[in-house]
Amino acid sequence: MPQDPLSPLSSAEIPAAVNAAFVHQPVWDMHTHLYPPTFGTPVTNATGQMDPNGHMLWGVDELVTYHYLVAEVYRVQPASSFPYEQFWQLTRAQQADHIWKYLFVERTPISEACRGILTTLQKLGLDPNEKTLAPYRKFFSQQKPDAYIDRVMQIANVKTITMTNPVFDDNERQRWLGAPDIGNDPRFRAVLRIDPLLRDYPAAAGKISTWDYPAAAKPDAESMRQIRRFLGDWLDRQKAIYVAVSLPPEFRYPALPGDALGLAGQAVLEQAVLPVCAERKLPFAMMIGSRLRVQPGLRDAGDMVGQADIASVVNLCRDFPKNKFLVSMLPRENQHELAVAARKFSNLMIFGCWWFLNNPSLVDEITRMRVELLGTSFVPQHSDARILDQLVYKWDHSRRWIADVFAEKYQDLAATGRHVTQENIQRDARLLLHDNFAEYVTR
Ligand code: HDL
Ligand code: ZN
Repeated sequence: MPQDPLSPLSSAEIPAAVNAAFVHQPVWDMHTHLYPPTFGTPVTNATGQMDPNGHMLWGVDELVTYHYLVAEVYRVQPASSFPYEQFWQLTRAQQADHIWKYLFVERTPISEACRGILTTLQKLGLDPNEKTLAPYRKFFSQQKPDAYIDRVMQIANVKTITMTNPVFDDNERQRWLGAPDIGNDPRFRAVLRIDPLLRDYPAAAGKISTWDYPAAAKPDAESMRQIRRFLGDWLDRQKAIYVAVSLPPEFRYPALPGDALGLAGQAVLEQAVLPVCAERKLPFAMMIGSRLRVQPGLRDAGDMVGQADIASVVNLCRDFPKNKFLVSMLPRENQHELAVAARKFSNLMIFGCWWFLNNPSLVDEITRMRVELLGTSFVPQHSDARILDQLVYKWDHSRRWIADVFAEKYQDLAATGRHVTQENIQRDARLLLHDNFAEYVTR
């Protein structure tokens, strides 16, 4: 490898240079469900401070009972022999033991969600071959949450963790109201998540009306003023960097009666949410295509994917040119059209290989498509982590998959005679894993 970062790399030298650049580039993880210790933790640990309703999830029992694995264990231990409610009545540790037995001992843990846990254990210096969780539990019980966050972020090379902060979740809202500086941990940034406000506006209007923001079920001008005030107060309280919503496959804009938003939800989007985001230069993030609770017995594990509508994204980007949109879509089949839409609108930043797409075969396919259509002007990945330790595997795996695509693309570029240097590659890795998002939320 040439010592001079500005000297041209040979085709054979490119893969190692790309891998080094992507491994060493600190990430701004722009969508997670992670929290700092100020939000409490239900996990037994060396500080002895436990909050059963705490939001900071970490450690092997939380890792193994991540909802992806709950869905997978029910593939091998069907509800007919082990009813869902029986599983949910188990303690977290008992649930984890059940999953470890059936997915990691009696079967080969070869799925991405299973393999991810083994990558995390391995990178924490633990033996991934244990037959029970006891040795792992001992390790995690010796950790102190605050220091452990630093350790995980260092191993995963994550510089900033972006939270998801659902204001209509009573537990979350009360924590913010009870501790104004709860979100001041410099490692974390907040996001105002508002799903009910758009997806079930009449119920949301009833709730915010009890929070001193009187809003009518059929939103009139005064209601819209109150909703804008509600959004502004919470954006200030959280110091949020964007506003987010998850939308079902049926989401359409313009809405039709009976659509996902309905005419009231659409009016709130047009007259409150987007104007507040535009005046504060905050992106509005839409994660589109999740159909909730198709299998209610699985609870968080019971959600599904469904074909969504890109034309609705195009209509919003076109009709609201002063707004910045962040969009991730869940269906594999939507990815090409979404990438083409991003070619048409500079106020559309597409991001991540979300949820059921966060697997090697699909990250490869989607990243390849995006580089070919968008160059380096997109955000290739977010972790969507719910359990802190997942950062270790989600970023280890994603960096490798993304680097493999870019290595091939740089080799194709070099074949034209264009010089490809370490400096080029490091600059691009910085854009893709950090600066594209950082600049989009601040510009
Ligand atoms: O709505 C979302 O933000 C999704 O990411 C859900 O949280 C989903 O359950 C999830 O965890 N996906 O990975
Ligand atoms: Zn998420």
